[in-house]
Amino acid sequence: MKTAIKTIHAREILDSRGNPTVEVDMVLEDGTTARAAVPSGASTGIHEAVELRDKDKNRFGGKGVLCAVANVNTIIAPALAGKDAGEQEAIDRTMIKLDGTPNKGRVGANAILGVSMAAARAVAISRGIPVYEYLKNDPRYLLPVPMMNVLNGGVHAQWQGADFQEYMIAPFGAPDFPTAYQWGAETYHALQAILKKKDYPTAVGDEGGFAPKVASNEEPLELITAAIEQAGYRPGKDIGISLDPASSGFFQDGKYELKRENRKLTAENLVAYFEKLCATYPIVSIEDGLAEDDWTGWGFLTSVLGKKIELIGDDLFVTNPDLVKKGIETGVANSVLIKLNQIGTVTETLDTIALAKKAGWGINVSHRSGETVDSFIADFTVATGAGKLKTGAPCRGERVEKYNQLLRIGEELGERAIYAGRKAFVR
Ligand code: 2PG
Ligand code: MG
Repeated sequence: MKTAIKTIHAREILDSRGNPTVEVDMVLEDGTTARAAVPSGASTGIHEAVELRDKDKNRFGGKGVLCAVANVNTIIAPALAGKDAGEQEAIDRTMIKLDGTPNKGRVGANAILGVSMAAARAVAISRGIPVYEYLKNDPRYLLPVPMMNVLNGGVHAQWQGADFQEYMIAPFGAPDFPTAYQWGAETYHALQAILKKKDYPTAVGDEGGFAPKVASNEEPLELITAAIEQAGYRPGKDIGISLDPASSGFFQDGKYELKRENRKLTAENLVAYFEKLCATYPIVSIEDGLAEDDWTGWGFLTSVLGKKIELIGDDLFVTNPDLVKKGIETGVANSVLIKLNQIGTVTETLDTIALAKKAGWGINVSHRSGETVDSFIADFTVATGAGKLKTGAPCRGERVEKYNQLLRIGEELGERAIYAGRKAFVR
């Protein structure tokens, strides 16, 4: 069998923040070699699958991943040797079984995901087709709206900037992906010029967006709207704005603590704040508006804004089909963020997407704040017809690599490529 697994070898590499992560090489019987690297979050949801780290304070402050690497090389590799990499589901289910815990806490989601992605890529290479073609489970070739995070705050800025973690621009009004990417980059540079004029530093945060010490969490919205106009586009028509406050990060003792504004809000107060922002700025989606376990607050948020904009659950759902099911059944949120490493296998990620699609929910594939140059998620987004990909600013190699891969995919598809545009948003 050409696509039988011959060898699997993992190693420890560094991610974009200088922290260790797992990289996996897979060799098939026919000589095909494929490589995959695993990303890593900073504002990690507490219900995510376990990212195994060594906790050996003598190496990388405890962040080494030699244990996960060893688990690939000594537990997963022997178990999968000779198995058909083309049986993605069987490969993934075998690893889930090998781990045996509900949250991949023994073998590690970082170990398992590296192998899962390497298997998909290896088979695509062996068959001489692109990864988006091999994993394709949507009738269209949909190129996503690039959700570009142009202003970073929260834990992605290493100093106290905005409390809200991400301010994204969504150039959904463009006729095609390359034009959307261009509009996004032009707006990014217009924002840089505006910040410079205001004497704000233009150093960037973890995801390539600027990270100034703004006066309030509202100010970035003003600056970004001005940048869209300065770049020559119409806010809300050509380019919308998307927020990821990542509210779990500032939720303490039942209150949402906005340090930048020196105030503590209840869920109701925060929802009222969002309502006001949505009435003033062209906001099309809010991700993690409330904290991961604040289901009551989330219910309220959905009742107030759920008909107007996309409400995306990230920490709330952690790409977990059971949690997404709970959201659908209880009418909480209307959209899901998709991160492969939150759940740990390609198969389970596809399951979560299928569930959300069936409910008519929005789908948003996402990078992590700690990334590598692996652009698997670009292909994955096209394969699943997700319609939106957030992978940072048009800045920093590990971010632009994903968007650049979409340019290559678009070129390859030619006339067959459809730009997802405004329709990618379910509200
Ligand atoms: C998020 C992500 C990615 P992190 O909160 O959506 O932007 O951040 O990878 O740090 O969890
Ligand atoms: Mg998020």
